[in-house]
Amino acid sequence: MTSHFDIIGAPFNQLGFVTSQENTVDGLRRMNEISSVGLTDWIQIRNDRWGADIIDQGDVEVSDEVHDLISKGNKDEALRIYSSHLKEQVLGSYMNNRVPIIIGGDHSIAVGTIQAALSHYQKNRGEKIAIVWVDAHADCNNTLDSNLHGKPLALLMNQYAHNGWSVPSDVALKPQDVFYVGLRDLMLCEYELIERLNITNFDMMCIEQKGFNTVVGTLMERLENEYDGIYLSFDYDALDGSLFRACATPNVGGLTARESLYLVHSIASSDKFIGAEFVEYLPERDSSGASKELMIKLIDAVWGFKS
Ligand SMILES: [Mn+2]
Repeated sequence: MTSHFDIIGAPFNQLGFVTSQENTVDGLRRMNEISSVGLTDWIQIRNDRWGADIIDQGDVEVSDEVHDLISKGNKDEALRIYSSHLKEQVLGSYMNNRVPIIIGGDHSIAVGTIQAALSHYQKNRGEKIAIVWVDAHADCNNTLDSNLHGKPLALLMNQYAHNGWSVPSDVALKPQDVFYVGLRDLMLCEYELIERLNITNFDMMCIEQKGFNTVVGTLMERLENEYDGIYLSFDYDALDGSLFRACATPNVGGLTARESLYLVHSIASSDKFIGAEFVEYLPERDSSGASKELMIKLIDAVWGFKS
């Protein structure tokens, strides 16, 4: 198992009606009055005391060109360009045999990160890569009026033909390689797309019926048996919104802190783990600090507690 990690910040925030002006990644990095530890301090502790090799590579900044496109309302093009910058940075980690952990930003950054993973492993090496998408929402809205963070999976799977969007087939995400965990709030078009494409969906109803441990066991068995690599895409709003409200779209009835830590730890402990992203956390909505502590703990579950 590799233990070399890159932290990559992706502060691209176009959350529908909520557009953060703050650097969301720096909110996690910094120690402040609501939290006794920041991600930067915690990385230092893991490196110094546990012999970990974690490097904070800084942020992939939103360029003036991208800002300009957003202000002109050309958001699809803005995302296309930002994603190409982010993809290059993530590919750099893969070239150096390091495991990228990307911190958003909104969930649309997955267009860049997952394209990098598919380019490096699926296209160049012919490997089979699974994407575990942990979220309250399906993020595959394929209608023209969808928000950027509501459609990254539609974009990645070539299910969004508007504005000339298409992905070359060798780096396209195959619907059968997507594994949803925690869904509970779908649009009708998303429900129909999941049915039509037959995407594996461990939604909250399934989790309640079968129990979380059984679902994680089933998920991990399939991933270990059928795939060469596993990438985790974790949206903060997968957590129960009645407790964890530090995002644009809190949604009640979701995962507990313990369940989410167990899930992240289970996936990251696999020898097939190739990277993760943690998205949609909004520091300015985190008045208690509990959300920040959990976010840092979730990220730490990737490199910590190794058996
Ligand atoms: Mn999402």
